[in-house]
Amino acid sequence: MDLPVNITILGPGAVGSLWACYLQKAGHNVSLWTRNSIPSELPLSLSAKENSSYAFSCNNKESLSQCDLLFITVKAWQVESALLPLLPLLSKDTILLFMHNGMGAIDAIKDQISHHPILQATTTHGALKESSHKVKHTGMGHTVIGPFNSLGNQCQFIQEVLTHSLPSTEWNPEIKVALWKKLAINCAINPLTAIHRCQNGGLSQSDIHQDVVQVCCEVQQVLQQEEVILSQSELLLTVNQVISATAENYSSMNRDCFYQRKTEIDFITGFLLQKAKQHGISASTNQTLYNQIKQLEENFL
Ligand code: KPL
Repeated sequence: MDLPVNITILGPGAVGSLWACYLQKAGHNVSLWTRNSIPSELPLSLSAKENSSYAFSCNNKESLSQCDLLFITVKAWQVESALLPLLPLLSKDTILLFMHNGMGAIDAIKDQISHHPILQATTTHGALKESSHKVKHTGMGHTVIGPFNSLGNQCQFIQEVLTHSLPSTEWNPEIKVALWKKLAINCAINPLTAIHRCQNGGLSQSDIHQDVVQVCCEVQQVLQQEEVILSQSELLLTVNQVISATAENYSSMNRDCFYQRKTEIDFITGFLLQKAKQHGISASTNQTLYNQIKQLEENFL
């Protein structure tokens, strides 16, 4: 086995807990950091093919200061408030790995973290937190990881750490392209499933699907300006494939609205709208969906 890596997972929600279990199972030293910052021990059980249990130390400052990798799995809108208070406790060599839906969260804090190697990743593994101590691996997926800065470029070995723990993971030096493609899918699926209160499969109904097509058309124009090569028909095909492969699932934004939690809209459709504006592209369907989600949030936040 490769040398064990000291890893702290910041934000052990569904995805963070899933990685925590698989990384520890692979022999790495994994600890967790949670919102309340109170030192504790946290058992997590992983239901996949077999049930297995893992114990983690939680909010341990010594583990944090010694971690080689800080794996940040909080939602995009929590990145700044969760990470900035921890920076004084980290070694300058600690690698920061971000994995969340949406884009733009790192840009907002990049000057404060630019001395660290920074990596970004996106995954299609399915995870469900069944209770505070139980995570279910609901679907095998694929992970793409790549550098955000030049220091991150020297950390390709993290791809091996991830792929040996939870296959498969690929290193992509053009990680922005992978993130844009994931953002395009999220723009098409997440707001509409939240507004129509439906599972992902509900978007194939013809009246709603018209909006999916319109969103993809606007997103593709932005992608083109961002030099992401993906035709309109390829984008629509990919979105339709995700809709049918996850037909029974509720999107994360649907769940956030259902449970009356803040959504990731600012980092998904909001990010797209910012870029559309910069490029002088009209994105009225995305704007309408953005406004509708903001309105929903206003009613419960
Ligand atoms: O990433 C997702 C999400 O729900 O946030 C999709 C791909 C839409 C799957 O539900």
